[in-house]
Amino acid sequence: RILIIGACGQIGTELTLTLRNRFGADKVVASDIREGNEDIMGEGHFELLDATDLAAVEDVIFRYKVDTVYLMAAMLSAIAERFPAKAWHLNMTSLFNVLNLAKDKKIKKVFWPSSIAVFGETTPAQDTPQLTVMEPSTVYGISKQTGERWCEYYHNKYDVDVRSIRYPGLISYTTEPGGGTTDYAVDIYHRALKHGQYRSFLNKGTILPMMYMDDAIRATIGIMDAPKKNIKVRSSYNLAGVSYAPEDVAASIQKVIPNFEISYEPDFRQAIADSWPESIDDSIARKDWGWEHKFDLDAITKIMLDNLEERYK
Ligand code: VAH
Repeated sequence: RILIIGACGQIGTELTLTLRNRFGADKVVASDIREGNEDIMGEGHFELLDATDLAAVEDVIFRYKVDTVYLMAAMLSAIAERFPAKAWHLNMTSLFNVLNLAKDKKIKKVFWPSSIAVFGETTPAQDTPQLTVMEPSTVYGISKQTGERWCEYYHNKYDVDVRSIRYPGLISYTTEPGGGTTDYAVDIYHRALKHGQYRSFLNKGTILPMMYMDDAIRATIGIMDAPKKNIKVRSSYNLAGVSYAPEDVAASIQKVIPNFEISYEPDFRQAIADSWPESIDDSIARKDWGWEHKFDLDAITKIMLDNLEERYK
């Protein structure tokens, strides 16, 4: 069976639903520190699980005969700056728990999400290469960079089959974003429908790499489906979708809601965003396992507004 740890988060929710559809509900076990939405809790296996508790993780793996783990639990960039020690503990202990279970051959395959947050101010900001200077300045980015080093170490030293993707900011309408710096790119659609205006916590001109959730889920399953020999990068693969700034999203929304207005009130998250690249070179992922993105900004805007307008009628 497949176990998703962090199944109620922004990625975990859609990943769980996609995996249940693909393999059948009985083959997928969703788990999280708290219960999820009705989609997650409605059908299939669910376990309350603290990802930092090795014995608890091992017990779920044993009881459900799990051989593949998607470890999606983490504290994201904005919240992690407020609780550094807790973020480090959650992000790293959960990873060691799963890597050690794989090292002990109790599970066969691991997916672990990294992020463009591993890059810092000294990283080339345009078309950031797969291999480049990485001096992250956030707790979250440091934990993701360290996690990548450990994934590569466990693969090289213990032949652990762990695979990883550096996600850009992700946009979806099914779950609230979970305390990240790119959350503005989701909130803006909710506010556009509810209030016809949005006060952005990131400034005009703050270009960031983004991706629609369906692209991210397809990439996640794509890298896990790829033959082991094709996965040549065992730290984490760059992945790119579309890069844009808050004013680009506003312009895209105004094509549908003409009198939508945006204003700018940068907060502490501006410094986090300024330390990240503007665009990512994902040619290695395209070469190694056939990745290509599908959704551009106007397509994302259409999907978001079409699927959210019900909620704000
Ligand atoms: C965050 N959404 O903002 C996450 C992601 C690249 C951004 O890692 O922290």
